[in-house]
Amino acid sequence: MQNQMLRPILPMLAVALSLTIPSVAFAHAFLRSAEPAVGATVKTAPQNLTLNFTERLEAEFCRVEVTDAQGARVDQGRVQGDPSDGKRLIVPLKPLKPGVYTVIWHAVSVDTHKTEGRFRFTVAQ
Ligand SMILES: [Cu+2]
Repeated sequence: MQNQMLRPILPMLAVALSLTIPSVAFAHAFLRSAEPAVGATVKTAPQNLTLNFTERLEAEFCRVEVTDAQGARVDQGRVQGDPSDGKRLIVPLKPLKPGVYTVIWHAVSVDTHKTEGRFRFTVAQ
């Protein structure tokens, strides 16, 4: 008797489980905002690049490259996690001249999923 009562519940459980899987898979770290902002033109050369993500990160496994228009690296030192915000990376920069800069980021979220992306910002004359 108990088995017969359980039977209708099992398909419902399967549906419920399948619905939860996409939400887990989507818990990747995507770029929420940046400073300088994606595509922005700034008047003052920033000393750091700040990247804000949608999920908490394993900062020691994240990599960020910042290059000038000639392809030379302008990031310096290690990418730093923000102790007060697990979703934030801070990238120290060399002194930037006016020009277009490309940021390529590789993020690893706390669920070990990897994401990556790139964008540009400009330091005005
Ligand atoms: Cu994920």
